[in-house]
Amino acid sequence: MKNHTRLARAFAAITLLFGITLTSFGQPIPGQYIAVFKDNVPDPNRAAQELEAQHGFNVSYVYQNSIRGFAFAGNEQAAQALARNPRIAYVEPDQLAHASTAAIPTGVSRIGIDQSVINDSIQPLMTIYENGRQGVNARIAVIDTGLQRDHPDLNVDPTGVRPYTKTVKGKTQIVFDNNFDDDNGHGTHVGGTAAANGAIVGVAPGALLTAVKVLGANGSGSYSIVIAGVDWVAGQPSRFDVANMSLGGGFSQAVNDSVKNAVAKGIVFAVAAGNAATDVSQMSPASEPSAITVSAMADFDGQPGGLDTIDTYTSCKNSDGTGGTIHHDEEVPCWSNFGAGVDVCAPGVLIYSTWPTWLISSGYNTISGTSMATPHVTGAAALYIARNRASRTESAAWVRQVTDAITSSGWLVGDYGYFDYFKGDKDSYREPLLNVRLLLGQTTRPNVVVTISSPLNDASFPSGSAISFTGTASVNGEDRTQDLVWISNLNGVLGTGGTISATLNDGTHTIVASVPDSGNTFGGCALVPSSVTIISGSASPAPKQLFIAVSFDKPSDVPVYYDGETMHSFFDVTDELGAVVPDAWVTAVMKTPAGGTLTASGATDANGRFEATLRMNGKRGGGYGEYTITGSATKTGYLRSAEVTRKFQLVR
Ligand SMILES: [Ca+2]
Ligand SMILES: [Ca+2]
Ligand SMILES: [Ca+2]
Repeated sequence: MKNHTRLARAFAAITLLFGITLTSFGQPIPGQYIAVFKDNVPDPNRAAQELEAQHGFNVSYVYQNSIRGFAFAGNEQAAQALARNPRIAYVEPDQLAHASTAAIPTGVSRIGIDQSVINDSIQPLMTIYENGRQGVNARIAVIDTGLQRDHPDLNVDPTGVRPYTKTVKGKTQIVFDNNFDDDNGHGTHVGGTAAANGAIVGVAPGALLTAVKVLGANGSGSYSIVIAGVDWVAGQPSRFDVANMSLGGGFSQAVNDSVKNAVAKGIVFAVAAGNAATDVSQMSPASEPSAITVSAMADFDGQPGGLDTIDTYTSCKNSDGTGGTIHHDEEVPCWSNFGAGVDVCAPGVLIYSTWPTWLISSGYNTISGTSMATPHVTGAAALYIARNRASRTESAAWVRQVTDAITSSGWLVGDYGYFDYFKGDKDSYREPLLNVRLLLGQTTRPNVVVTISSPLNDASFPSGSAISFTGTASVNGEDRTQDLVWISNLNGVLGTGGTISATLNDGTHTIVASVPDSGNTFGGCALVPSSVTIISGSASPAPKQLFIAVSFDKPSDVPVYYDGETMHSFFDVTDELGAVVPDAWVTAVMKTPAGGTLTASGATDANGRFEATLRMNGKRGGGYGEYTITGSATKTGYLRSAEVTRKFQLVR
């Protein structure tokens, strides 16, 4: 019975290894396997050695305590043969392991990363580094205050550097050493947002971080040192994919040029816009066009959509600690720099990330700044590069490609637009909001069509009247009319559905109809809206619009008349609701083939129609060929109609 059970287990194991694809649940590492001995095998070490010689694979580790077996590298045939060996209970493929309990900080979540994005889009970008750590296959230079090299969440390259000034024989020189430990915390925080892979996950979990420590314990340094750090990175374009510069100061051509030249070698530079509430054109490296310049927004819940009830963050206080600005979810903070030089926005308020354990024993801290927004973009660039590494070239064109991918996949402008945009932009340049979910192709922009058929734009209604709203909606071709949400900027939500009725406060309302992304398929926000402006309570009604159409007593597009016939032309005038407009004044102008002009004018009748006739005679009149007839209409209290032109022919 016991033997029978073992045998069954062995068959089950073989099925698991060779019969079932594991890709939907885990990721096998090709050529790596784990073998477990049967209970009756006495010495795992010796047995592993014997099997290694027998089957021709490489035993990499023998397990003796938790399980009794070994890990080995070999081909599938060897693994299959081993699975049939009587001493072996089962063999299974080695797999990529990841911490499924890792917390996703709000900023990482707000840019579209959830566990499914990690599993489906980010895990496949991972590699095993030489130090045994698993992480996204991209290399990031963190030009900052250094990194904690042994922070449990960070994959830190031990060969990072610190450029610093030193006096040698009376001469001050910039030299480099390996003492890049972070005695401030800023750099370790930045590194965690870009690439933590432990108790928390960054945007590109486990990507290799290299410290370029150019700022001291107080978070300050000199541009000469900063440029030395950029110079060191620029000299290794095959080593670094992305550089993060969450630092800056006043404008410096040398700083900008150093970044520009590093970019020209194919290294993406994500740089902070700065926290001076000013235009980035005053700042370096934020003003360098070839860098990706990052502004900040506040997100407190990791979700799109403004939750106005969350207002826990006050900044821009007076020097005595009083006053300040309370920031709501989804708002641009008072301190973020802005301007045409900003490429993309990312969460930068109350960001939770790694911190040197010798400064805070937990190893984590929550801080704010465009410095915290920037590494979200750095991580996004790392993901894009890991995914598209085959097309990487050491050129500015490659950096442009990465930059374009990041900006073109961002959440778009418009408070009610695609994917709710952030609020409170300080300028008219509406930079996109980083969206890694779309960048990685985990979702696509939905094709959303919303139409409002009534009321028409600029319609006005008597005070207190019930107004009917009708529209349609589709998302990727699927009818979603019943999900339409109608919102007035003055009255709030009016109702849901294809047709609703509501009574509005007096005033000029902007009515928006949109489809909620209730399944969170596209990011959780209202999808492409349509809007109209209407007036309730006609204290000063907006002028209505006249429309005019021309027709003839003959039906064809360009009717043909003969000498002696009477041409009848009809001018029909309507308003924007399609109702006929009597007593509108119509002016009709006819141009003849001979170059003459004939004019007729008059008021529309009770049916909104004005008729102009002409007895045709080509010899005595305007000649033979093409006549054009143009009409327009006016009426007091209405906007003049557009001119409309039709043609007819006169033949002998
Ligand atoms: Ca730029
Ligand atoms: Ca939010
Ligand atoms: Ca802006």
